[in-house]
Amino acid sequence: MGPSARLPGTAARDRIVAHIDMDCFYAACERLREPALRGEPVVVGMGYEPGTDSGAVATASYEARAFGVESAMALSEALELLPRKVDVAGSDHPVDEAGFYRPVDMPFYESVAAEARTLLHERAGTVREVSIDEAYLDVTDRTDWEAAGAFARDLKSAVTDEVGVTASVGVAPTMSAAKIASDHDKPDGLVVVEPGEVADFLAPLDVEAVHGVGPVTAGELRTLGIETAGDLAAADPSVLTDRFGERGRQVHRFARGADDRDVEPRGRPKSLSRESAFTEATADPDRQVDRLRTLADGVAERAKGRDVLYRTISIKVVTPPFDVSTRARSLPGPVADGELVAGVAEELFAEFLADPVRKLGVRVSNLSFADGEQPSLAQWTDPARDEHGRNPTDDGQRSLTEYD
Ligand code: TTP
Ligand code: MG
Repeated sequence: MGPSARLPGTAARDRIVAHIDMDCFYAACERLREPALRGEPVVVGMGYEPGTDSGAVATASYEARAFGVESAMALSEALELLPRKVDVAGSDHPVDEAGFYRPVDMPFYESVAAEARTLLHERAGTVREVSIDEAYLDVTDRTDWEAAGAFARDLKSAVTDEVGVTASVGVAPTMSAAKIASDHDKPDGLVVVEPGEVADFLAPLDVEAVHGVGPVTAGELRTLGIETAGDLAAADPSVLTDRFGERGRQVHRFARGADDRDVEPRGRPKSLSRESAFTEATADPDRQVDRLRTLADGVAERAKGRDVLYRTISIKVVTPPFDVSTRARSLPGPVADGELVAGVAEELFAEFLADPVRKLGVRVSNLSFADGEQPSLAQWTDPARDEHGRNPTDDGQRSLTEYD
């Protein structure tokens, strides 16, 4: 059905939305500059130093995932599932049961992502970048439903030829269905869900696939006998609103394929953050500080890759059962200094040290961008700040609500 051929009674805004997500992105970038890694199990570690077992898995190639390695896993655990190539040379391990481990290199990944972004903007009028390797495109004015499959195939080839990594693409009349479609046949996937097919496409999927349904909500829905998106679509909306409020109504709509959000371009980020949960709450100060430093390094690297300076550093600490505390400190002027992020994070964490901790997060905010206006000198001589450059009103007791 072409965009002009609208059935009577269907929404006036007949959109064609594409969602694109690169496959095992950091690992794909590593393969780009090291072709010997192609077809091999590759693990990219955040906070990983070659030869050690420190850090956590940022991503793993699909060959490494076959060994059970996955994002956010401790690197030491990944090494148990998939030994390092170099460790097994000359040992009894067959060499094909070992993998390559590489540390995160954000500036390089950002440069690859920037190439991909340029290409996406050439091929779609409206692009909403969601993360380093993921975006929504409104391609309503570039194709129609008959040609949508060919359009998406072409987009994928362009990414492979011009950027050198593979991507999965989903095309659908709504953002939420497009996202689910791009994830449906990963890696190198291409799934088109035409208008009128959305409800049937969603119905057999696990309820957790529905936008807005996280693991906790999914668990509660299952206790109500709602296992699939189809069950959710068929559920009595008043039962859902009684139990989940307005959100119940929303996930019910999403499960039925109703999603009237427009693809809107994103402004600049207000902050950059990373967080990570321990498998079990830990009171071990070494593990806590180690994780905090890994997160701080990750955030600083991300900022460096984006040419961003920051002025506020904050941490988030989740203690059992689910108590969330945040602490922040502002510096006298914008900086890009990973060691400083780690140092400040550690100082802010001192009051929690050796408490049982479930989850940690590090954030930088008050960002300035290299291409934007420079910070004024006044910020350096702000009388509201003491000689250490600390803002007495920002004494670490204030809680930041915009943490995600
Ligand atoms: P994802 O798109 O979630 O993962 P991916 O591209 O590696 O794999 P997939 O084929 O399933 O899309 O995230 C993009 C990048 O973000 C990923 O390559 C590494 C980074 N990342 C982390 O650093 N930590 C994480 O926990 C996750 C999920 C991703
Ligand atoms: Mg991806």
